[in-house]
Amino acid sequence: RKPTEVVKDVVEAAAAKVTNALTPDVPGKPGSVTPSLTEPTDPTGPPPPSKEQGTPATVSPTGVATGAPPISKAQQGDFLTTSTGTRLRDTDHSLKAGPRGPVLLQDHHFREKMTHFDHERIPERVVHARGTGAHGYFIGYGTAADVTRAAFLAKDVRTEVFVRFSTVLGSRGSADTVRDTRGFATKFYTEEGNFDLVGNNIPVFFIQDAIKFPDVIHAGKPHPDREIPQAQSAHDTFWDFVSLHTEAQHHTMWNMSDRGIPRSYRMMEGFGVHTFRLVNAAGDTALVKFHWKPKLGVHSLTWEEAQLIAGVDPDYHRRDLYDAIEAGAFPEWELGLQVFPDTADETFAGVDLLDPTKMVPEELAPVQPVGRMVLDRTPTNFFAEVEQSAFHLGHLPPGIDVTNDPLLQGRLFSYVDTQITRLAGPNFNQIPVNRPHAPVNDMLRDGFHQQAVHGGVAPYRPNSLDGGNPFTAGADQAAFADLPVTVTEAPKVRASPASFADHYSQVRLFWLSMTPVEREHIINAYTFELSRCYHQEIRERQLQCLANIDPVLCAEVAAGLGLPTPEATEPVADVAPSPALSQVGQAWPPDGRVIGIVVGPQTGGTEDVDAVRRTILGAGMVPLVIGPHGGLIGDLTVQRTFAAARSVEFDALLLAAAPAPSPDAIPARDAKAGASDSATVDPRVLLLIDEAWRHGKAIGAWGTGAEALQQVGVAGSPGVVTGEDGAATLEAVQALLPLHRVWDRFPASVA
Ligand code: HDE
Repeated sequence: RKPTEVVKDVVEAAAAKVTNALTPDVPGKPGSVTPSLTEPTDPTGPPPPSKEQGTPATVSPTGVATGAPPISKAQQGDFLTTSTGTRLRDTDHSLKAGPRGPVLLQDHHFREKMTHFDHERIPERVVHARGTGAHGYFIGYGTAADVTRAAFLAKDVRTEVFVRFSTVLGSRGSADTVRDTRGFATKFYTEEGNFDLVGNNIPVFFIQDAIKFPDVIHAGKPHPDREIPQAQSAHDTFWDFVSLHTEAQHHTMWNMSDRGIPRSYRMMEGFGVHTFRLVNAAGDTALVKFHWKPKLGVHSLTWEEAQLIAGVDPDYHRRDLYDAIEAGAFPEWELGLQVFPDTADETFAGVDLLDPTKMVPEELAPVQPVGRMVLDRTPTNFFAEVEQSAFHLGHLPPGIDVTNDPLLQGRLFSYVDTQITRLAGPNFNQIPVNRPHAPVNDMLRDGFHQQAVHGGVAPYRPNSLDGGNPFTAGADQAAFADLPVTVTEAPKVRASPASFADHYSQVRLFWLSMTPVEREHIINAYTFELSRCYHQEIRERQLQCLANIDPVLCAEVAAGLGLPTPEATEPVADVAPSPALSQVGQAWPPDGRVIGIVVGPQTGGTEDVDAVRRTILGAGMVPLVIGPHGGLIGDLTVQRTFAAARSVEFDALLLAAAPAPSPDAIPARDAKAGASDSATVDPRVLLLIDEAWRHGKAIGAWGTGAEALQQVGVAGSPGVVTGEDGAATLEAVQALLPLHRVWDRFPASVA
C-alpha cells in the first residue's frame, strides 16, 4: 500500500475515535468536539479580477520589464498553504493537547498566522496619513520642449502614473471632509526614471524654512495630553502657532476659504508650491511653478455639508474617486507651467520665487498647458499600492532640477528619511508601486527586505572584476547632470532674505480676489475655528493678524467672537486682486454629478422618472432614485430609502412626488407640537429639501413634487424650479449645474 493510504487510514481512525469518544456532538456542550479532520472542500476557480483593477504595471509602455512581480496568487490558488507553500488541512483549530487542553507551542501554523497578523500594521505617515490613490497615465503635449529636455513631456509620449491624494493632519482612519490642506502627490514612471511631483491643493505653504516643519505639525496635530481634536485645525495650539509665525497667515487663509473643504479630489487644483529650475536641450534654464488644472473645475463643499459628511460618510472622497473611475468617468487634469526667466535675483514681478509662502498671480504669468493626466485604474490592494507608496521630491528626471527654496531643500532630506521607519528599511523603492519603469542598475546593496538577488562581485566603480559595469552615462546619454548654478559668496548664517519678511500682502491679495459669498465663508470659518479655542489671548493675537490683512474681515470675525476690533499694526498692502483665484462665476462640465430623484409609493407614470434617469445618465451624471422603501416602485429600482438618504450625497434634487409621512418617519416638528396643520409630506423628504436648499443646490419639482417645495417654504426662490413634466424640470436644473451652486442663495453681508 502507498504511504499516503496508510496515513489516510490513520487519520480517519483517529477522527473516528475522537468523534466516537465524545458523541453526541452538541455544539457548546462540554465534552463535545467539532470534528476538525474533514477533507478540504473542492477547489473552486479564482474570482475574476474586476476589469478596472490591476496591480502596478509590470512592464513599461515600451515593453521594458520593470521587475515588479506578476499578480500575487493571494486568494487565487486552489489550496490554502503556509507562507512557505505547504498545504494546510485546518486553519480553524489550534493544535491542542486534547479538545479541551492547552495549545501546543509546536503549532507552527498558529504561530505563523498570529505573528504575521500581530505585525500587519506599519506606522502611518507622520503627516498625510489619511489618503487614497489611483493609477493612470500622462500624455505630453510637446509644448514644454523650449524649457525642458524631460522626455516624458515630449509630444504624445505616454507615461504611467500613480497619484495619492491625502489630508494632512488626520490619522489614517480620520474623516475625508475635514477642513485641511489636501496632498496631491504624483509619481510619473518615466523612461528616464521616476519623477515625483509631491504637491498640495494650495499653492503656498505655512512656513518658509523646513526647520520649522516639526513645529507647525506639532501645533496642528492633536494636543499631546488628551490627543484631541482629531484632524482639525480648530484648536489652541494651531492658532497659537499661526498667529505667532505670521508667515503662516497666507496658507491659513486658503485653509479658511472654500479650498479647505473640496467637493471631490477630482475637482481640486494641484500645485508644486516651490519654484523648480528646468533645463532644455541647449542647456538654457528657466524657473517654473507646476500647476494641475482639473477638467471639472475647482469646487468645494459648504462647511455644513463637510461636517455632516464626516458623520454620514467619512470615506466620502475615497468613495467618490473610486466610484467615478469604476463608472468610467475618469478624472482628468492638465499639467501647466508658469515660466519665469532665471534671473540672478530669482524674483518675478516683485515676488521672491524662493519664498514658498508666495504665489505668482496667473494674470501676471499665465499657466501654460504641457500635458494631460487621466486616472483610470483603482488599486487592487490598498495596502500594497496606496499605503506602501513612497514619494520623494528628489526623484527628478533629467531636465528638472531644484532651487534653493529653503523649504524645498529640507524636504529633499525628509522624504527618504521618513520611509526608513515607515517602510522599515532603505529598500522601499523595490516595492511594486514604487519601482521605476526604467531599468535599474544601481550599486545599492543589502538592507532590510532586499528583493533583488544581485549577481556580480564588484558593486563599486571603477572595477576590473565585473567587466567594469556599471558605467556612468554621458550628457548625450540621458544622464541627470547637476546644473552648475553659481552659489554667491555669503557668510554662513541662520537667517532668511529680507523679502521673506512680508507676511501680509499676498494674504490681502487672496482676500480681495474673493467674491462676497466666498468672503462670507472665510469670515465664518475664522469665527468657527477661533471660537473653538479656549485661550482668549490666542483669539486676540489672531485678530491682530487679521487687522493687518483687512479691516472688514477683522471687524466681522471680531463681532462673531464678541471681541473688540484691533487696529492694524502696519498699513494694509496696496495689491491688485487676482480673479483667477475665485471659484465662483465660471461654468464647468457637470460630469459625475449625483442627482437625487424623490419618488413616492404611488408615483404614477414611472416612465417619466425613468426617462429622466436615462437623460441624466446620458449626460455623464449619476441618477439615484430615493423612495420610501427599498425594492421596486412600479418599474423603478429604489437606490436610497428615505431612511438612508441624506442631502449631502446629491449635487441636485428632483422631486417627482410629495410622499406622505410613512409610519417609520421621525415626526415632523409641528406634528410633535400637536399643531393642526401638520406637514403632509414625509419629514425626511422635507429635511432633504431644506438641506439641499441651504447648501445652494439646484432643486426641481414636477407634479405633486411641487407641494413639498411649498411646505418647506422654498418654492419660487433662486435655483428652485418647477416644470410641466420630468424632462422640462431636468432641463431647467441642468442649466443651473455648471455653476456648481446657486450662489444667490447664500447671504453675503460683505461686499
Ligand atoms: Fe510633505 N512630507 N513636508 N509637504 N508631503 C510628507 O513624507 C515635509 C510639504 C506632501 O501621499 C512626509 O512620505 C517637510 C509641502 C504630500 O505619500 C514627510 C516639509 C508640500 C505628502 C514630509 C513638507 C508637501 C507629504 C510624510 C517642510 C506641498 C504625502 C510621509 C519642508 C508642496 C505624500 C512621507 C504621500 C508627506 C515632510 C512640506 C506635500 C515627513 C519636512 C510644502 C502630498 O517626509
